[in-house]
Amino acid sequence: MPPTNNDRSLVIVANRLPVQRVRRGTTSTWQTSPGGLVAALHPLLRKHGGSWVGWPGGEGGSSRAFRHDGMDIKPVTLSAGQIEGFYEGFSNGTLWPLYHDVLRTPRFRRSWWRSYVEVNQKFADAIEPLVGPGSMVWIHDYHLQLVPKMLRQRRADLRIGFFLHIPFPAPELFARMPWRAEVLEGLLASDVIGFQTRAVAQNFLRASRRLTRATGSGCTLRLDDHTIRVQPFPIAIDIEEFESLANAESAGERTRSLRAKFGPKRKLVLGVDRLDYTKGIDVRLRAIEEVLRRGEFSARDMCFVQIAVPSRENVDDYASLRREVEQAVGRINGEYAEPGQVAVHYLHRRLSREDLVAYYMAADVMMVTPLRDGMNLIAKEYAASRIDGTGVLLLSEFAGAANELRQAVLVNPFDIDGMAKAVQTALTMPPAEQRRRMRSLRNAVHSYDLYDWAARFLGALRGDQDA
Ligand code: ADQ
Repeated sequence: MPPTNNDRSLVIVANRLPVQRVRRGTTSTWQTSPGGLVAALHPLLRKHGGSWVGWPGGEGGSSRAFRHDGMDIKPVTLSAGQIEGFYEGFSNGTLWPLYHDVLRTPRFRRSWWRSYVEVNQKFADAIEPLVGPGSMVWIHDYHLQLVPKMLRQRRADLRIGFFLHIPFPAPELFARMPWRAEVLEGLLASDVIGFQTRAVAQNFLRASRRLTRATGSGCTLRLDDHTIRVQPFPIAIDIEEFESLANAESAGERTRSLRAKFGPKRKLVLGVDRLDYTKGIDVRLRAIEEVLRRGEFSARDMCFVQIAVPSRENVDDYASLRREVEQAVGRINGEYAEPGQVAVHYLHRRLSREDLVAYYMAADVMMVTPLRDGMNLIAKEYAASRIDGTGVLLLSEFAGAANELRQAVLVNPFDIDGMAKAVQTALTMPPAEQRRRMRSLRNAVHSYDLYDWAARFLGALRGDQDA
């Protein structure tokens, strides 16, 4: 049956597929990937019957569609040259630093751009045969900004939505990009474009009016005969998942065991991030070093634990960040560790969800101090896991989450003295104030969850005015 207006079929498009290959001996099987986005969209695909289009990771492989766990999966495979040009190059060497306020110098290489156009076309070609008349296509993130236009040129009937998970820079920075008009026009073929915050949506509206023929005021743009709704849709977490992990009996045991290992009388300060230069791990370490240098707290009183997931290790800026972080950890411990009491613990690995929640529950202070971040889910996950109502969140003003989590201790991550002072404030914060602030943080994360977020975006894409 052709889909009706209220029951349009749905295609999700993201750089990565929601499944990964797991090898066991000589055979391999697909497994649904852990992670928020997949968890939120999977039930929708199961309910509406739809597909997910994405790269399975690695080089080559089969692009034959298959069914897994109630979803139709369509792999878009990449050659070694495309991984280098499209993924490591244009996506992570050009767009990522440009969109994060030029924290590293973006490289504008023409060969990377050509590869980006080629792979976006490959995605559009893969999507088209999957979509029925009037279907909804929801495209995610900065890797695929040209896909809306490529699809629209062939299929005027589709409802196309795009959500950007990362920031969009001020037009003055975005204007540096040689292919700025192509990228904006690629996006402007969508019906709905969603951003993490109002400020970032404003950047996009200003850039579009300045650098393309688009006109309009408020959150509606017009380009030729097409109307585009541009709006903030701040992403949320699966609150129930975190609360039930935190309430599990085993979580209490894991937390007690962590506290015992790190020293039950010491204050535990925690950082959890992908090892990415936008997350400010190096600056955070310098702030901890400054706290120890001031002498009010020593390694006998506190320890800092940094958990960092390996990330994009083939991109130069990431390899050098890893070296910098490892050197800083060594330097601080060399200077400030006490016999049997390390000042900084550094774990370069991914944790299970259960262990992650146990760390959140064990941490007296959580440092979420990115130099720039679209949202930052760790901040919300920490608040969700603090079922005892205590704990202090130190949060960067430059994370999207700072718009919602106003009762965190807000810090400027470029100000090392200011951050050191904030750590000291957090370490000595009276329990009554901790509880007052944490209550407000927990109310904020309870106000809507990841499923509400997806429903709101899809409501807007369907054309509901109040979404
Ligand atoms: P990221 O920058 O990858 O994504 P972030 O918001 O920091 O995302 O979330 C990372 C996720 O990875 C969290 O759910 C966290 O639990 C998990 N994680 C991190 N370290 C981990 C570890 N060591 N072990 C296990 N799990 C770990 C982009 C944007 C963000 C935006 C998200 C969602 O850059 O700004 O919030 O998308 O839109």
